[in-house]
Amino acid sequence: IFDCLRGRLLPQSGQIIMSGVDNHIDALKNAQRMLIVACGTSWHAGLLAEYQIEELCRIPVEVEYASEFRYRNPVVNKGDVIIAISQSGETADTLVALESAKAKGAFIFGVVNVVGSSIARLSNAGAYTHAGPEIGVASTKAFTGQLAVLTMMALKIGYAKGAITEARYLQLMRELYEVPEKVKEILKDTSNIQRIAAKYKDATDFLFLGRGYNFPIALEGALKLKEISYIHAEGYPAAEMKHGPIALVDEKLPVVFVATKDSYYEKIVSNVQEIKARKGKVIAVATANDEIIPGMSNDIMFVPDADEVIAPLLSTIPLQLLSYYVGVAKGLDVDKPRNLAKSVTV
Ligand code: F1P
Repeated sequence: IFDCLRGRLLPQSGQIIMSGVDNHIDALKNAQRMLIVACGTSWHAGLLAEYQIEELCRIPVEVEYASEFRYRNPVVNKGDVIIAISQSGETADTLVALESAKAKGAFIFGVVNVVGSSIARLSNAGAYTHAGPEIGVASTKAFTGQLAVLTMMALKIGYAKGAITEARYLQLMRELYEVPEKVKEILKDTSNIQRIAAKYKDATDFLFLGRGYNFPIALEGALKLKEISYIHAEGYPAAEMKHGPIALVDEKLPVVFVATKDSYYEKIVSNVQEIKARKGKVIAVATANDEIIPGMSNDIMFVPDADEVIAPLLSTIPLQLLSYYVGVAKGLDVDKPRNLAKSVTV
């Protein structure tokens, strides 16, 4: 397993981290449905997991904000698998939501950073990310650690269920293990991202757009910018733009596209055209060998080529760095953003 932001392998092997999955593989692969419950950044990791699990395991998944789930009267059936995602393992909304679901007979699987935390203890089984607690308040390495664990889970469950072939399973696992090296590539030179941050640091609004696996990454990019640089940002599925947000686009609006080469590529190219036609400033995260998106963008951040299931682990890194450099350029304390608590326990 690895700490993407630092591009290094952590000592724990994937095998140890996945022992919770291996030991409960029958409960997981036979689930009639899965509910993913989380808050904030962890919720975005859950949204990506929904896309991956439905694609690779063919199990229906719903993703819920714990802060809503705990107060409404959701249908929870005995045998439902609830995947609880939390960096701190202490978030009150998530904890309370899980307590009531567990009382209704759900099987709770925790994906948690902090060992021995309340959510880890409440879970029937789980997988620690082993990325350790965040040093700052905003979740960064916790997010990439969660994505790594959830991707591995989806692969293991899908393979055990026979929903993916052995060849596809091995290909994606191999790509997952190549991520640290690819992150190192991104980190070799961050001066370009720093330059882009300096150029747009005084913008009052940002729009982040992505499709498919990159949609949750767009949401997370927007949240990170809000959290650590206090710039209003919205994340949207690029295909939803025409249903409203397009009204916001003018020559002052930076629009960040998460536009790596995947099965949505041609569609996202036309979304970029729509923004350009309205004079929006296009900043794109694109695949290193892309020859179309760079020519259409005002500014570009490259990531190495990867399968679309794995690519989000890479495309999130430039966005985390962009928020970081905008925050630093504005003279803000990026480790302790105003009004935010490391774990929200009330
Ligand atoms: C959830 C969360 C974080 C966010 C902030 C407040 O925490 O929303 O994603 O960065 O720290 O809490 P957790 O349940 O993942 O610990």
